[in-house]
Amino acid sequence: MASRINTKSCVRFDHLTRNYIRGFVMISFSRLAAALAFVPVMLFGQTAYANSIVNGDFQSGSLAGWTTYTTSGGGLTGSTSLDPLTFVSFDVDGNGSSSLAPRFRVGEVGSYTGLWSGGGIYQSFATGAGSLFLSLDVAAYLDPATSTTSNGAGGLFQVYLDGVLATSFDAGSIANGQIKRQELSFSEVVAAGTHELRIQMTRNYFSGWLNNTTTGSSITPVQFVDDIVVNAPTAVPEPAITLMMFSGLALLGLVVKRRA
Ligand SMILES: [Ca+2]
Repeated sequence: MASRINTKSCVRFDHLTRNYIRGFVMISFSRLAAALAFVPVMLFGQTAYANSIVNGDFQSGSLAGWTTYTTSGGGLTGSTSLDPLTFVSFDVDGNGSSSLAPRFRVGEVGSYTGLWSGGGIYQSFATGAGSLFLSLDVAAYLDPATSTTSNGAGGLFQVYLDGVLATSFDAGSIANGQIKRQELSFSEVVAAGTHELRIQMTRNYFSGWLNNTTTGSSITPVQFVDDIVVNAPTAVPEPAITLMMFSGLALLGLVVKRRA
């Protein structure tokens, strides 16, 4: 008798235990599936950033990656024989150490209209959606080796993102031997895609004749740019794909939970 009761109890206990274990496994699995559903969020919710600019430090000693342009009536150099666009070691940011940077000599060429003229460089780059941060160093210098007098204007530096003025620095009047430096930066929320960074430098005839033809007669300052960095979000998976992964895993979790 006691043996039969014990057998029934054992069978009943065994049945309950099996159900309990199965239920526990199912619930655990549904919890695991629910947890996995957050994996895409963890993977793609964190935006990755990288410098999107090629040859922004000009250590290549060239304008590789950049395209030059001139404004109407403007130039990037003076007389090409005296003032070629060249790369020199210069302390653009004023931290005490010099590195290669392009040396421009911008201004109005020939027309003498008084319009601020010159040119600049631009580069296109691709980003993901999000906030980008740009920084660069600029400097204007009136070299006593090529100048005997102070000058009206060191140059106006203007930074454009997708054709819209983002930040600028007007060096103002510059004395012989003087260096005027500025670090420029800005941040902007951008859509995923291709964007254009443009750095323009201008002066006018009345702040110094650009087209000097005799050594020593130049009274025009030179302009430097260096350490151009665009820290931008890298391209990320399409939101639709992320949403599909999220939905699929969430659905899996729901199905498992209902079975349990
Ligand atoms: Ca450099």
